Amino acid sequence: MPPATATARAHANLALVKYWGKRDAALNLPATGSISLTLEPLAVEASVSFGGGEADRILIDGEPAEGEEGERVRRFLDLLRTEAGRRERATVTTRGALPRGIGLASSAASFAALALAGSRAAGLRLEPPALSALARRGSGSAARSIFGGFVEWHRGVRPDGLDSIAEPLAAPGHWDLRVVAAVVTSARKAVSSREGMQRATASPFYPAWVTEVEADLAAARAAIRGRDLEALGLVAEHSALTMHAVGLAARPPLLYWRGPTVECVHRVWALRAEGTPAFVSIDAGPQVKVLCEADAAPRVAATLGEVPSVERVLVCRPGPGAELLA
Ligand code: 2P0
Repeated sequence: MPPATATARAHANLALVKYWGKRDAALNLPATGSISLTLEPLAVEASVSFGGGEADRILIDGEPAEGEEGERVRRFLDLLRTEAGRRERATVTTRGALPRGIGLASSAASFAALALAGSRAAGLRLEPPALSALARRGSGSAARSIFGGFVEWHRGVRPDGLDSIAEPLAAPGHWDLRVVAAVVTSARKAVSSREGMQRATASPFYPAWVTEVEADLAAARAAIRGRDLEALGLVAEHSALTMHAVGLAARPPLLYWRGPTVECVHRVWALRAEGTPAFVSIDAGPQVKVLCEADAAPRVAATLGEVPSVERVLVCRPGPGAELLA
């Protein structure tokens, strides 16, 4: 008998070359490839068990899941049931070390952990590429969190998305970088990344974004291979700022930044002007993430911590891929 219960842990990731827009919304197929770094300690643990009960029970951080958040997990369970040929309802619990819905990639960690735990609990034994494709169906960026360290998620060309999977570029130990994250506000964002991407795709600047990404991907791959922080940082900063520029030009406009977001960016640029290599990235939220060498992390953290209204500063390091715990 296949196990009916499984527990897995996966980590969030920071996109160094961003995923922003889809070629197929139903299958979560991206319009472009992307490259990320999986982050310790931003982990989510998920337990899934099939059998018993008349309806799916979903608890997220101890609370019954509501609204769209619960629906996304329910749709993912339906997908698992279809793949595994099972009909039983499931009990799902997820617990994260990070706040949700604020732009710290909690959905990437959650759906990567759910893909691993859910597939095992359903009796499927998927290899990492198939797990990545499954996690992608829950949340695009989750495809990357199946793997540790530096990861590339391929756009793929197939309409069925079977070639749109992530693969590791370099293990966590390849390069001991730090990502210092400044939490500017832990209020939930008003526009989800899913909706934000839709808006951005209709921006007049969107075609320019798509054209730029190939060169950014090539530059990021080379910089990771050569452990060239200046090259990687400049690409990552460019990718993030261009992603937000696309949103600004959309109708209605999209702006995830708050005042302290802008202040953090200027402080990081000032640090750089003083000789500390540090580069900003911003996702679908107001938080600022800064890429730097390990020995610069305390200075970067102190600088961000001084910005008025920054709530907390987290120092992250390269993290592992999704792991089965039980
Ligand atoms: C990324 N983001 O590459 C980009 C950059 C946010 C900004 O992937 O609709 O939760 O589930 O595929 O993966 C966040 O979007 O979106 C994201 P869906 P997802 O990390």
